[in-house]
Amino acid sequence: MQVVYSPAHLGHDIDTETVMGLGIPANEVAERAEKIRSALEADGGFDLTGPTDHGEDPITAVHDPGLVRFLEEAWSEARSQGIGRPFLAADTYPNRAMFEGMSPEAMERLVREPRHVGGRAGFWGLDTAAPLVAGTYVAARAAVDVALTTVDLVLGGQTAAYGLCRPPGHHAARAMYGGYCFFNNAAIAAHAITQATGERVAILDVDYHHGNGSQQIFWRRGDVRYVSIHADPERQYPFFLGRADETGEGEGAGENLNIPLAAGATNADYLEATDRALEAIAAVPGSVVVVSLGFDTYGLDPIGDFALTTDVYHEVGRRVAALGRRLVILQEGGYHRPSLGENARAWLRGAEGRDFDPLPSAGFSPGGAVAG
Ligand code: SP5
Ligand code: ZN
Repeated sequence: MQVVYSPAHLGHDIDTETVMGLGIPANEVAERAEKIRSALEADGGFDLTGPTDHGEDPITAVHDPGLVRFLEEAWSEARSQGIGRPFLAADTYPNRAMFEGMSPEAMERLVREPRHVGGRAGFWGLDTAAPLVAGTYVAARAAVDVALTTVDLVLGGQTAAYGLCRPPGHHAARAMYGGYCFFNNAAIAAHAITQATGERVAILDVDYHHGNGSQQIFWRRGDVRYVSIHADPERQYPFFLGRADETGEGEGAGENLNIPLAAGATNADYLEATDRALEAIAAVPGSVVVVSLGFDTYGLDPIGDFALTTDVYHEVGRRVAALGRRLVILQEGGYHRPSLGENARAWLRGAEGRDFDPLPSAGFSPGGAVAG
């Protein structure tokens, strides 16, 4: 399988994130993508290639140009405004209750981007856990190019291709970044596929978290079906979206399927949810599926609470490929660094119909038998 990778992600060099007001060692670090890259290289069955520049148009086809400008300027603005922090996070968010009772006209006038970069970060951001540094914008642009180059490979005739996107994307909405995500790589890819093919596209999101950004972007669209298996937002980020009763509106009514799972979800639970998700995708026409692939569903993930083992990734990859559709597979989350490479190898080999044996050189033995 062809793998698209760019070293530009290394510039998004994060060591701290803020969680509930406290600085903690960052989860979404450069080592993640390097672990996956080196495992796929060691496998020998994957061809790595660099992305090509696709410009800004495919991004603004999905995102607010104001978000693009903010992300481009944020770091230099932080510096020129005398903010000497190692990373930028918001000072204040425009909580909806701040404007309670105001008319839509008053809102239109008053709720706007301020000049201070801590306010700008609050205007465009969802949470404090997506630190922005000097190389973030270039890395986020490269991750989009990785996704779009993966699309090119698949539309060019490959049955499946994998984009090693970093930073990830599925929490980024049309006019919002957050959750370690800046541009929504999968949404940009899905939209580009609809434009290039005129077909309907499905997004299968198997990251542990609900992809609130992807859901928001396609909420009213009938041409992109979003199907996600994730931790119930009752107990997990992004908390305010991801429930089963969110099904889309307008042209998009019935095109959004959320499958929230309880803590401790097992391989068997997960495979059952996978079959439900795949049924919803098989029910609509289209020849391409975009997969938002996360490994934070793994049993040892530091921010997840599912109990999956490496074997189930091989089986999920196999079942997704059995849809018989072409696959644009894009990396989202997954934070247990020792297992990331093996989990990615297992999933992608499953998707290619190849068997999976742990690599002794991986220095990590996942173990565990597949259930269900
Ligand atoms: C792409 C992706 O997977 N984004 C996830 C964003 C999650 N942000 C919230 C992180 C909360 C971490 N909580 C740490 C608890 C440790 N026990
Ligand atoms: Zn996640």
